[in-house]
Amino acid sequence: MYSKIALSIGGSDSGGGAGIQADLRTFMALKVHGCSVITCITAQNSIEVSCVEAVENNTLLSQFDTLFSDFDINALKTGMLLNERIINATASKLKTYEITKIIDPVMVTRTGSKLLEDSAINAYKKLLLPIADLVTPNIFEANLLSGLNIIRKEDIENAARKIIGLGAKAVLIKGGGIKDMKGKDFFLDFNGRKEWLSNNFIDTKNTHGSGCTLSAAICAYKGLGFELIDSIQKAKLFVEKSLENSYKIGSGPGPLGHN
Ligand code: PXL
Repeated sequence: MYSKIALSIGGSDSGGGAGIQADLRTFMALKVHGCSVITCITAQNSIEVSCVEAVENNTLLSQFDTLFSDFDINALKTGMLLNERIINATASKLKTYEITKIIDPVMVTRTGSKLLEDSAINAYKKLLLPIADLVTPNIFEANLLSGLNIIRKEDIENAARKIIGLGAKAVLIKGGGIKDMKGKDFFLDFNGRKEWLSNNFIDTKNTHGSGCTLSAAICAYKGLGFELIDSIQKAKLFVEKSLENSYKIGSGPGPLGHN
């Protein structure tokens, strides 16, 4: 039943709504075996991230080596990478694996907590975008990666071109951060294929981990053998359903219901 394996590389969310925990829930819901490389540990609930600790290089690299020496991993995704050292170490491993790599350039939470040091943005551009099969920034992350200030729909298309110019094979910019663009994402690949993808907008405050869930679902569907664009469309539908099933567990935004 579980014949395919997906890998999530990212941070632990003690609240269970985002990060590694959201990714593993997504993999399980989509019937893909999920592995993880934990880059850092966060202490968080629905309102704050109170503490972050990075994993040492040796522990980080051993997780990669131990997994890849035994398992045939079909696709991987990255999430929270925290700092330049973790990006360097992760990129040095990723460039040796010939499998689909989805880079979710996680930088801040919706509640404004920083998940990436400022000095690490250049490392993303230099080391991870050139080996990405797909990058999935939100508007804020697309601004930082492209150097543009996205305000309108046309700006999103221009930012996507810049990100492809940095070496990514494809990019999906999530429009959710702009008024009137909720549920609308822009896809562009290095062959010039471009597409606006829309879903029903689910009006809920319980959106914690929706970005992680989207990139993990794309990774799972790629691992199952679907084409990239089909994986994205299916993943968007999965996020839509999971938002419909989202729930509240603390006083802030709750997690998605992955089923
Ligand atoms: O949603 C991005 C994200 C990724 N990884 C971890 C997180 C979050 C958001 O809160 O906590 C660990």
